[in-house]
Amino acid sequence: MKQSFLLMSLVVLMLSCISPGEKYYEKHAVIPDTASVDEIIDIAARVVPTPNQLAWQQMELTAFLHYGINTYTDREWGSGKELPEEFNPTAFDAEQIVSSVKAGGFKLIILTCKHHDGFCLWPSKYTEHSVKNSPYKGDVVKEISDACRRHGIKFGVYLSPWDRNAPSYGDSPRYNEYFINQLTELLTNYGEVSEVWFDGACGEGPNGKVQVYDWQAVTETIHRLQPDAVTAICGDDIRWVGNERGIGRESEWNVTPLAPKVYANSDALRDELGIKETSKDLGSRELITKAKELFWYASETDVSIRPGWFYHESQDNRVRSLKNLVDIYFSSVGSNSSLLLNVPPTPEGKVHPIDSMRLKEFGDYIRNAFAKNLVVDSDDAKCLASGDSALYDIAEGANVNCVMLQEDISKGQRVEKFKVELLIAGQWVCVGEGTTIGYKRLLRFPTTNATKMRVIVEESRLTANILRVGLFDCPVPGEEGVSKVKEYISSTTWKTLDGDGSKMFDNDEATIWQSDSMKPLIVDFNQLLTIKGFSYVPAGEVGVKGVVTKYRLSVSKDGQKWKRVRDVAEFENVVNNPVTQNCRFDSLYEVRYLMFEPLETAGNCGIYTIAEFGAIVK
Ligand code: FUL
Repeated sequence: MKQSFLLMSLVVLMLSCISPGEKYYEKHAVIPDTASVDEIIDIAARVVPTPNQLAWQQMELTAFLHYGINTYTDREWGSGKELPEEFNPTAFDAEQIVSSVKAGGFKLIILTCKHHDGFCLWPSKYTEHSVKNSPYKGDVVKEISDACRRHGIKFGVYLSPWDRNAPSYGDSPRYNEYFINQLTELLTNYGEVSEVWFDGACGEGPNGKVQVYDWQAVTETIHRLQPDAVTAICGDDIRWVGNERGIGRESEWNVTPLAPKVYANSDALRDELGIKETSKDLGSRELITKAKELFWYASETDVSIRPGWFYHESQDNRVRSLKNLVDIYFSSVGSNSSLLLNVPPTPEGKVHPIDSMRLKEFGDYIRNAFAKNLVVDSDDAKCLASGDSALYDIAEGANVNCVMLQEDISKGQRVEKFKVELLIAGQWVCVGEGTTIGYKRLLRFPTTNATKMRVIVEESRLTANILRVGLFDCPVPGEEGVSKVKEYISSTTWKTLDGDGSKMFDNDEATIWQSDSMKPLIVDFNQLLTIKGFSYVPAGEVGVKGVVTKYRLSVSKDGQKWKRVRDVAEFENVVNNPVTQNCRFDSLYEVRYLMFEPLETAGNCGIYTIAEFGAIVK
């Protein structure tokens, strides 16, 4: 008996590639000053997730519900001056919302309980700016969390730290108390909360209010009230992937020297390495060998099913296509990240039928595409050192076009370079290669018929633990459903009064015009145009300089007499989500000239950029 137990323990140890007493660092490791490069790599390979972080990453699919005052005012960032009466769902239906999301295969739903405008979707004791003073007297947080539980979906809360309504915002101790009181309500009255999402956005600008948060107290509150919850973004379990377009990195490391913002020494650690959430490299050998501390800090890819985070009727024809959603799945879940897909409820209080249909298509696609793993013994775990390979049989006669690789991340993330080959008509052919694997890596290739698969770990930090592999025959999803029609027009006959503006009127959003100062831009339409509004298309990449965040706009018939139609107006959330900004006026204007005055840009860099400038005429 004793002997067979010993034998079994030995087999388990051999299978899991660890020897007794193997050292691991849960969530965090400090690198000793004296550590050699090899020692640092050794430590990095042994940083592992907490059980909460691991369970979160295994869920893969999370949905966001952006719902609030903005749903009723057609905005992305409310000012905080809205009236609670404006929140007026006519047929709020938590059951419909949650079941639509569930059909998409999502395991957790995060609700924007309070967005930047400060309006609370629950009747908070601490403010009058909430549902309790709206025509809808109910409690949206309760309705959604109850529906989640009925459907076996986990529930998470988004509570915006930046608050444009709370009078105490900027008076740090007072606001911290308010913030923790609200957090306590959310974590006490709505059952289990699995993820707490603290948005890092703040549009206060250089002269705005400055709030110093008490993150330590916030973290303690979460650990005390919801010990199984993970905290995201301004939290220390999950980091922002760095864009709002659904794109993960080619090399996505869970182990990174990027210190969570909530740690007191975070800025010092980040500045020393010159890294932030948007940096391309957050985990290479080169980077980590300069690090003093390492964190298990996996990424989450947040993206909306529509251009905006909140519902706008004008975007009903811009819902992402199935093909686009599937591409996003591959570049998030398939790139060692987790997908957080936003589905914004309508003013009625439901998921729009188009979004709901797309969610169902997406859920069906993923369920069907990955239903049949064509690798024989795909769950046989393997231990592969650098240069080792593993051989697998493929089900006879199978067509394949997608490979899946998974590391056992409970023992760290280790693979740095890999290759996958298939035996096709007696020849080994490489069908995919890459750097990181992590929790999951998916690669697509043209459909083929093969008999064997070889996975080669070319470089690894210590021995890699390959947990599972797969080959699938994924259908090619149709492009249907998304409109490419632009809301604005632009014309190469338009001019700027100063210099060459052709790049902003060439109908090509890839070409970018750049000013040399903050001087206003005067556009000459060369004829009288009746306009309803204008469009500003920012350079599409996060991080391109000169994105305009605040502006003033005037129009004129003759270039002499100007009428101001927008003053100190804001492009809401344009830095993180640089999609086309369509600004509609309250009335029509017949004009020849338009003056666009940039008042503030991201990073205040003294210049501004425009990918495309258009007029809305219908
Ligand atoms: C951003 C916010 O400013 C957006 O409004 C949205 O909530 C998105 C998920 O995060 O930073």
